Amino acid sequence: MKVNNKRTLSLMLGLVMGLGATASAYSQASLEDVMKARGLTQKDLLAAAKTYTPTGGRDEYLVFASGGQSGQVIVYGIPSMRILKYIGVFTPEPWQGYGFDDESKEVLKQGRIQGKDITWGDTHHPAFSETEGDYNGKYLVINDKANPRLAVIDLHDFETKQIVVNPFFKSSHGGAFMTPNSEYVMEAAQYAAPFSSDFVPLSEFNDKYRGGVTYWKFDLEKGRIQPDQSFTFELPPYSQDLSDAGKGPSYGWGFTNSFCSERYVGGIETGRPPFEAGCSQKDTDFLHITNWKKAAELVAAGKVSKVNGSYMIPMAQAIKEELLYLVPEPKSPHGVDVSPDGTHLIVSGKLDSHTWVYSWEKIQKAMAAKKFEGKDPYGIPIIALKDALHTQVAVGLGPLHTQYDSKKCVVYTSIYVDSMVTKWDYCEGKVLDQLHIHYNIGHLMAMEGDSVSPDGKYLVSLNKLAIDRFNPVGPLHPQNHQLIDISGDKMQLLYDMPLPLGEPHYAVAIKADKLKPAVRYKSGWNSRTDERSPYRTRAGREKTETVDGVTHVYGTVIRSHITPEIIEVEEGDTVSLHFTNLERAEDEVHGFAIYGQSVNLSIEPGKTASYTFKADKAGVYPYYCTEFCSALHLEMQGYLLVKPKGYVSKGGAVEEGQQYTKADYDKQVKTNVETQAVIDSVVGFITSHNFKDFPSVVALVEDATEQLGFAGEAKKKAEDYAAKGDYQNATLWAGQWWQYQVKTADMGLRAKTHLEQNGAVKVQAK
Ligand code: K7E
Ligand code: CUA
Repeated sequence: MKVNNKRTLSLMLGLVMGLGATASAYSQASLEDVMKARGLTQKDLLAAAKTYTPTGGRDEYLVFASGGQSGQVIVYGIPSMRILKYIGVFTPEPWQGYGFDDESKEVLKQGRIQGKDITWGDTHHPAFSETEGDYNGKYLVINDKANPRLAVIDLHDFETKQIVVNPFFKSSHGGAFMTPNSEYVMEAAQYAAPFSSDFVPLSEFNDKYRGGVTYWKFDLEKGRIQPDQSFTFELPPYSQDLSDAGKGPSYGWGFTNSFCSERYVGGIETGRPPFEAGCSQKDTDFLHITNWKKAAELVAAGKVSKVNGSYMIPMAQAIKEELLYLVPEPKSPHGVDVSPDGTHLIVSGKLDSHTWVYSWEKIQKAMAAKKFEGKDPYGIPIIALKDALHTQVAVGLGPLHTQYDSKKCVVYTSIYVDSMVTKWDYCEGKVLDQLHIHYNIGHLMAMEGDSVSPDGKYLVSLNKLAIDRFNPVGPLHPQNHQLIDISGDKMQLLYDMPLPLGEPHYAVAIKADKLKPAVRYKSGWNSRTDERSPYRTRAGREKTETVDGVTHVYGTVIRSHITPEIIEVEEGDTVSLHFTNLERAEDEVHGFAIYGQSVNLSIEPGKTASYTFKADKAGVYPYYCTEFCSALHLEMQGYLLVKPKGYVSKGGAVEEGQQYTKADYDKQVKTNVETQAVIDSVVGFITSHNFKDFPSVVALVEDATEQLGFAGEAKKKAEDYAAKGDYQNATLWAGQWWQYQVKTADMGLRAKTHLEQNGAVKVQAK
């Protein structure tokens, strides 16, 4: 330990004297040499220059991508394509403690299906909360296709706060899509099924199986879905697919695709033709148009009944109230995308090489004139194609999804079969450019592309296959997100990003400066409910208390100790540990893990996290902090002692490993005095510069000052013991005093380096 002390100190002195700031040894090779050696072209270099982000640089946009089968959300930057975070949503994620601490277990519990824990999700479509059709940077909602659920992520801390389960569906794909003021989140069913959880034979498919679209009420103030104010349209058992909410002139309406409007049920094992054959017979499927605004008024007026405890609008009522219409759409469609101005809709059929552009004005006229070509088997009026269509454009084989550019009339459509992106003009109905991608693009995504004011600039192609794009890593390949520059007339492919997590379905990108994430929580915060935790513990108030047979440990964590360090319980006790992180410093997270328990807590500054378990076996259980939080991180440890029932202590204090003398004490004090000189010199440097112009330095200085305060407290204890001649405790407290000094110096040096590297200037000493 003493050796360690010296080394750390000399390192610090070195830094203070500028020895650590060695000149970077740049490679002498010229750009041409590197290009030649790596076989790079001018075009490659241009692409690199457009994406390369030097150390410390930030991205212009942040992408929130579906993590597919991982049940998570992936956050990365554009143009750098650097991954910043995986957010645990439907799946436990230990780094974030998600699904391991009591607080987040409560969130996952909300997602139980018929009482069963579901510990994964098939995330497809993320959507930002909106204000007047623009992303407001507050919340993100994403669906789970496998189990019809939606999750709400708060962008203040990038944590999942809520999961809701659809009361009717057995799968859901057409979500999440936000209405322009976040009034509702659309979630459409996918595979038709009975609305009840009962068994219903397939012979009753047409009568008892149903599709639907749920409008989940969203409270933008609270950032939570309100199930009791949400409602669902009962729809025919066509496989509803993607949705989009109207805006501008189409505000108040929602649009939902469907495939397999043949209502075909397979049965390949009994010799029946498979689903794929029966579901692709007709030349057209149906676009469903629903009026959520009027429906919400009916709900408010008490005219909608509840089924399964939730508002449900039966088809007959929707038809009677003129809330529901159908329009033919191209065979086996996938995406439906409303134009930013809300005047047009673009639908692509996977089995048609055209995209179909619909005019909302025409559709509205047909509705007003009650001009229909007929009704479907459920009595829903069908608007004739010719009364809705603006134009059809041949864009390539297997068109799927469309994104809108910032330039008027310009759109990009993903072409699955031909593996390309087609840029085209939907006003004029002509193709402008095509770009091959690798391989089999699904969705594509432009910057703020779902808003009323798309930014254009970049497009990401979310590909279904990677095949040969990366070094082989076994039969399961990474996914491929390809970045495309769309700022010019010609699209330019810039970057391939492998993502080893799950199928990329959809993603949304927001201007990074719209996000204002927190650095720390308010002290003692339950981050999942966003309320002060009842287990909040302040420094010096740590305690153990048994309530209703549960032993509650109110603990704290701060560099570099866990309080308490010894926890004693009896075999069979239920133990509930609560730790509050007392840090205020940015990025000073502590973890908590314990032998023989499946737990890792992530306790960010200010957070209170809990872990409740049964200590069912007597024994010794070491615990420790799982984040390398400081030089003394390894010492951030403790013991849970589970005593056998009826255990009687034989007495005796904790054994001392090492005995200390006055000489040891004096030596430690000498070290501390030297360290204080280092601190003083750093403080002198900082205060003689304009450090107040650097917010991150101000935060570091605050943290350093706090640590120095703790050092003062420890110093006092050491001196008191020394005065009494107790050199054992005096030396140990002097060591603790030094630990706080080291943390102070660590912060101070970081601040000094930042000032040096960012052009701080000397100011006149006051
Ligand atoms: Cu993969 Cu929108 Cu679910 Cu299309 S979805 S490709
Ligand atoms: Cu806290 Cu390591």
